Amino acid sequence: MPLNEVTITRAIIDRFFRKLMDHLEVDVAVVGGGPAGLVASYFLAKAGKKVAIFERKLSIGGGMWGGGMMFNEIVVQKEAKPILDMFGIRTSEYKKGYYTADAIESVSTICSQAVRAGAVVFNCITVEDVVIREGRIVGLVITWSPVEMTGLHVDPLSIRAGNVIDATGHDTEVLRVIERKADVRLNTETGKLLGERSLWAEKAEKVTIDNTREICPGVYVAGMSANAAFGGPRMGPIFGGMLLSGKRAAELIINSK
Ligand code: 48F
Repeated sequence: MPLNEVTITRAIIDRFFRKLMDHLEVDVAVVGGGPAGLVASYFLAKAGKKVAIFERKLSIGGGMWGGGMMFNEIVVQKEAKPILDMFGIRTSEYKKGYYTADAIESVSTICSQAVRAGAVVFNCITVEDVVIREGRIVGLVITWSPVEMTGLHVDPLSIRAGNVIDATGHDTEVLRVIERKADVRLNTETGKLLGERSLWAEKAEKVTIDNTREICPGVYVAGMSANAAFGGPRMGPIFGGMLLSGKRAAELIINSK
């Protein structure tokens, strides 16, 4: 039978829109498909939550593909090795307590397992705003990234979510929009975003887990976004904290009700 181009087109449109329609109301909307967002999504989906990941870029993985300075190896400390083991990602001990893994194997494996667990990735979609009711964030405002990039004057669409995870990394984009537009106090010392501090791997990796919290009603922070929110330092190309933070965010949400 000859291939029909219109059938190919129909298949894509039909399947994609079904997927999108099915995720207009989710238990958890994860903003950012970097390591923290992907790990959180995996554990949430495994626990039976309906999870959508919105990722601005065409590719998921955030800052993990490039290891450190585009040298595509990542380092994790011993506390995080069990997560890589659980995903079946191969590691090798570099020095006592330091393990390395191939960055490409790490991202692709975690993403594959998050998707197979049931999380759905919507790539090329940027979260530009939130929906708030009675002081609680109950949804997200989304647009195609090319619309944002080209500055086209096109209104966005919105989705509803029981909880949102800001896993947008250094830029804490969800929190920034909340701070700018909403009368919602953040769960920080000042009620405002405290901002990221300069690099200190040891301290940063420790505080990342503590900083992984509900930061305002309906919104959790994970990964680098958690440190940036609470005034913690950056950690550089050690990824254990990102993985453990994603897991912690998922556990907090799973145990929240
Ligand atoms: O930056 P990113 O990898 O965040 P992470 O999971 O991990 C941080 C590490 O990569 C590294 C580090 C520690 O080792 O310091 O930087 O905390 O991934 C964040 C993802 O969020 C996407 C962005 O494209 C990236 O892939 N993102 C950011 N803002 C938005 C967004 C937005 N408004 N809408 C959708 N996606």
